[in-house]
Amino acid sequence: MLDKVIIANRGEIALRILRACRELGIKTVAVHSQVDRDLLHVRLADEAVCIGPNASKDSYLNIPSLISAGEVTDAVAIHPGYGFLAENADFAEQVENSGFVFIGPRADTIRLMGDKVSAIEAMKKAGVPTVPGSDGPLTDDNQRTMRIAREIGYPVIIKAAAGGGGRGMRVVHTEASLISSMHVTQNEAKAAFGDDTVYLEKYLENPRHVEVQVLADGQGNAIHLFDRDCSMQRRHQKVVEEAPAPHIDEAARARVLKSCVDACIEIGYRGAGTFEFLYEDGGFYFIEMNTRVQVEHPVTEMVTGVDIVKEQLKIASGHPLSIKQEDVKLNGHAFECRINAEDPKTFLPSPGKVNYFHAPGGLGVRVDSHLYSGYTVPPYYDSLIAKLITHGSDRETALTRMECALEEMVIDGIRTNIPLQQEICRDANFGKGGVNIHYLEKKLGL
Ligand code: MV4
Repeated sequence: MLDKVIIANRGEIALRILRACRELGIKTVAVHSQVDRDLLHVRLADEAVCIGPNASKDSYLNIPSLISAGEVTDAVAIHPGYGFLAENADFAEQVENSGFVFIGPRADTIRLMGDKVSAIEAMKKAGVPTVPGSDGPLTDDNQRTMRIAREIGYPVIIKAAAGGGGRGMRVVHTEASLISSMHVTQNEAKAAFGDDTVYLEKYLENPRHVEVQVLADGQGNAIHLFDRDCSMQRRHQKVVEEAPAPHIDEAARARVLKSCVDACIEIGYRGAGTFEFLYEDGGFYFIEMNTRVQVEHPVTEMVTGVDIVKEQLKIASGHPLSIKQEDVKLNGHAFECRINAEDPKTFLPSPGKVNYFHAPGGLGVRVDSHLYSGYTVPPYYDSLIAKLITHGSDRETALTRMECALEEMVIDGIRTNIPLQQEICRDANFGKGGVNIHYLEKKLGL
């Protein structure tokens, strides 16, 4: 097993990684910005190193600082968590070139998935269902671009190859605006990513966002941990997630799950990963792959009993996967509500001192949070302060538990989106299950 791990992140996920390390007997090094010295995981870690000033670019994104912290503490591996450098192929490469284990896929896999055109190509080749599209980048042959769009049928969507997560895309409804929309997307992509490569897909108008969790050891073994529905989102920020995705065609599900496992083996995937799909009219369409542990991984843990972060650490230690596909059984249903330090109406960040924190509890209730009474939420980072996760033998039980747990939770001193989460949990359509990606924004009147 790895001897000592640098936790290159902050907040709830840093604490989540620390707990997994503890269970496996792995020593921990917390690295933190100046303002973050009082984070819960910093206090709990075996060692702590201040890696720089508060701005992310000076601390959590500062590659030389992180690698130096690894060197001075004799750590053997670096866990990037999510966000920050988690999907930065150059970081993964530098970590490995400096003699540390990067807890994640190989750098070339991260690079392959970072370029959405090469990701789609690799997945299509491996038999994963994709969105009808341009099969590669658009060229400066406008006649060709117009022919492709006409064959696919409008509306289409133009996306930046270097984009993802909702950045750098544009929906096109008619041929008259196709080429100008392509140019605008190219210019935006060039400015944002330094790469103006764009591609085209059929625009699916009312899909759900369903994703598949996988684990692979890079030694020829891979399994899936079923699926999650993350359709309840606002401006590409997920708000509520659940596992498994409700009301999915079982034949389509079985096929897509198998295709993800096959693809992991085909590309030699290592670590935890997520295949993102759009789901519409009973069909799955691959859009992107995430090469990190995700915020919403706990809902999958609750319904499978698999500790995803511990599995990441075991895989990084060189162990072959110990879980067999036939041993992964779905047990009940789970929800996760993301609790953010933000105004529930305006969504503006609401940092500040938490005078009092009370975490809900009881059967089937899990709280992943770094909050404690007296903690000050700094203004410099993401506003996620807690993840409230509930599990039950069926969807209704898990949802009722969520409503009760939200009612019980107390975060005093700052504004949070708990009222919004309560409203979502009481929503009749959410109660039925299977709302699409536009549902929340429409409900909020955006
Ligand atoms: C799409 C789409 C419809 N059709 N692609 C947005 C985030 C990025 N991961 C891909 N996204 C979308 N791609 C096709 N061909 C609609 C979206 C989309 C979306 C997807 C998942 C979750 C939320 C979303 C919100 C708006 C648009």
